[in-house]
Amino acid sequence: MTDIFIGNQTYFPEITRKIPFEGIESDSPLAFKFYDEDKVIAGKTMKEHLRFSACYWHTFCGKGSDPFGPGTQNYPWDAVNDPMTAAKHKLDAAFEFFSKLGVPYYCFHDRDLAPEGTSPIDSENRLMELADMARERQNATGVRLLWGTANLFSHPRYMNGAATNPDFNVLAHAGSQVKSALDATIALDGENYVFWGGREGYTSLLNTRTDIEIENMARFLQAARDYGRACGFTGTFLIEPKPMEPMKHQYDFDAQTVIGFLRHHGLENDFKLNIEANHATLASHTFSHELQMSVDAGLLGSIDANRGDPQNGWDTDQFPTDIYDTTQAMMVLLSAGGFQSGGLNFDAKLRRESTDLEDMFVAHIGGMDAFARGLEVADYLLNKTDLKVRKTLRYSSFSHGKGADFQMGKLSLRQLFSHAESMGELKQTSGKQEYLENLINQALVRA
Ligand code: XLS
Ligand code: NI
Ligand code: NI
Repeated sequence: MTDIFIGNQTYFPEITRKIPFEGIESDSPLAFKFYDEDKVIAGKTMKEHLRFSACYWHTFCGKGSDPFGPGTQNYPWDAVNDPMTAAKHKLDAAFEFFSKLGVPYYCFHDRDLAPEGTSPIDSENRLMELADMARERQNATGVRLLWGTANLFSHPRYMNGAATNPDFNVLAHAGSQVKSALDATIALDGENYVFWGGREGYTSLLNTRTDIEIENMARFLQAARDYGRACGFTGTFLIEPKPMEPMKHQYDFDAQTVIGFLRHHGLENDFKLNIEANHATLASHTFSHELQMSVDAGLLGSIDANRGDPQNGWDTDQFPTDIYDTTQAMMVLLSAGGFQSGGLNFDAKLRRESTDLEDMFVAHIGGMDAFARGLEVADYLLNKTDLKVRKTLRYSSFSHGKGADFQMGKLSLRQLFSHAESMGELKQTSGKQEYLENLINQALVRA
């Protein structure tokens, strides 16, 4: 790699070239089978449609610990004692990984990039030192920042919440962190800035004033918006809904909850949603449901791509592999005209038992292939089958006559009564769900 890298060291020596596209006949675990970045689908390349991003936290910081045992990953970039030096090695490893994998974007939390200092200003200086180095590596590799965010959930001071903490002093601390993280995001030309309210919720109503906490959260977001805009941030602010974990009740439960909150507090022009597949599962929704709710509100911003485990209730953050699921997600996205500033960020981690460095590549390749294939199948379904037409026809009674009048707010309940009275018993109309499900299976093979 280029000599801006600090140690002249390669962290992934076994990966000697950028991961190539080899197609479905290839048996190489280190080649794409479906993701051909220059292939054009519906007028755009796969690279432009999918806007893949690798996340810094799971990929370079997570070591595989769980509540029953420590980490199992021994990363070469952690093999130095001084945390700032380790952070610089990690940065080099990260950019080597992004370039060799061929993802155009990455995402980070402030604390992923640089360790916390002894005070807000010390932490900010450390973060900006790493951001300067990241800037050089962005310029050298062409990899860009999809979004930055602040980790407002790991430090023990945030155990009762950050923007929703009952103690104003903790809220102020969170504000200082968001200010610095926004500065870093702006310095790196980040296209979005994310808020995931990890501890913005509560465990017991016996000690909680939810009214105060939710109002404070709105004021906090308004202050962040105002600061970002005043500093020239033109990107999108994103809220990432999640119903629970770590808190029992989280305020950003799901897409519809967040949409209502944003509109109620006048934040809908600056904020959109970052939808994570596994969080949808935790909210008892499908991934595509959460995407569709966001699209309907004009507020779909970005996606955290992963999957959960249908047999348990945790945020397992596995890599997405289910093409049936990615197809349905891509249908929603394509129908909405695709991403604007968002992208597909792999908020996903290796299993604790997957300990070869190569596994990081294999996992991302699988996720990228799953979405690339989903894109092809979704495009086929939307353009080469009658699925779209059937959906339109299903609602055709609203496109003319009394149905259209109703939609324009011109019919009273009495008029609905007279209309019903004039009609006699109605003919049944099949929903055709099984026919449509069969179309998906056919497309999975044909597209
Ligand atoms: C955790 C969230 C987190 C956000 C960024 O469940 O998914 O990783 O994406 O803070
Ligand atoms: Ni996420
Ligand atoms: Ni998550």
